[in-house]
Amino acid sequence: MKIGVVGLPGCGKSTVFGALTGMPVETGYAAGSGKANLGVVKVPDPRVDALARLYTPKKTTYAEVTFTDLANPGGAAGSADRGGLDRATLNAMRDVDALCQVLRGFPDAAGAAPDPLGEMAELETETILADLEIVEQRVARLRKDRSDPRELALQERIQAHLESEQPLRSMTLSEAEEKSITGYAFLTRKPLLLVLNVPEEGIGEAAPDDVQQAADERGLGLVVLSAQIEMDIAQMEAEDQNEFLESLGLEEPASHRFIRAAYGLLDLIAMLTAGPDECRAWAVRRDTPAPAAAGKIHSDIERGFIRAEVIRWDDLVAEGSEAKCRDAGKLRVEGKDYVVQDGDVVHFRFNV
Ligand SMILES: Nc1nc2c(ncn2[C@@H]2O[C@H](COP(=O)(O)OP(=O)(O)O)[C@@H](O)[C@H]2O)c(=O)[nH]1
Ligand SMILES: [Mg+2]
Repeated sequence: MKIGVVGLPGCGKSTVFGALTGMPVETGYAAGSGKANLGVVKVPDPRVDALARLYTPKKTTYAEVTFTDLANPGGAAGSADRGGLDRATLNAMRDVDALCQVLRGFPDAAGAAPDPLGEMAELETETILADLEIVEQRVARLRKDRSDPRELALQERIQAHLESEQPLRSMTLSEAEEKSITGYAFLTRKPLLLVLNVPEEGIGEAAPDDVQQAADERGLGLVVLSAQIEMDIAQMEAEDQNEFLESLGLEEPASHRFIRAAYGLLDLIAMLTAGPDECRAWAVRRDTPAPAAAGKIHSDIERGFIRAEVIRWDDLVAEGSEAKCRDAGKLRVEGKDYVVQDGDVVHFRFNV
């Protein structure tokens, strides 16, 4: 899964990126202009840990999330020169599975008060305009060559929706329509997670009502964190980390909360595989049938799918082995219509 971190210059994108990845980053308005940071985070999963204790496998592999800290648009943008998504940033945004907009919740270096709702509206407008540009070109082309009246009707509906200043997230599309537009990678159709970046004093507090309400109305996820301090924590040794979190009254680093929110937003669940070679978590969309889930591992397994042998992870840990689960009736044999559930340990049988 790839998540692009976006937002106005100075809102704290690079700092949030540092907090999520634990990687050292340059912060400040001018820092990293024109260059994006890329980082990979392992998704913490106690179920994988429990399976690894059982099998002591050669390899333990967690699901991964890739973060891109999308550079501020060209040049050294200062607070007087806000906004304006350039081409490169727009293209990078099209390339991710989900967007995370950072909203500045602290007074900036010049003392300007935070305006999270304004920032939210600004990015919304800019991404609506970017999508509109694409759909206008497509509509013009479809009108000219008259090749596909159904596609034209759909694109015109999309255009009307955007012209009414609504992101495409709020548009109802059939499964077939949804599929037919994936190639356009519309920015306002991508899942969006908001991060309100608050000052240290606001740590552990809920979001202000107006911000929470704006997120709820749009059906967006919202995570409140204090990026500066979370970045410092993320770069500490594990031991110091826990002590420091405790002293702040926090149960876990912000990256864990963020990843859970992102999983929820993208409707992802963990499918597990376990054995002496490897214990591993795979991120799959909820409601994925067994063969498609098998395809995450290898396309050959999807193609030659025969059946899935499924054990709940906690049954496997409690019984201690696959054989014991079989004897205890805790191993189920499932066919191609089975929908993989969060926490299923799956063993696929397939033809080669
Ligand atoms: N007080 C405070 N300052 C922050 C916080 N997060 C970022 N900053 C500062 O705000 C400035 C811009 O942050 P940066 O991450 O570079 O923003 P970007 O332009 O969106 O990448 C830097 O000087 C940061 O140190 C925060 O949580 N609290
Ligand atoms: Mg930056």
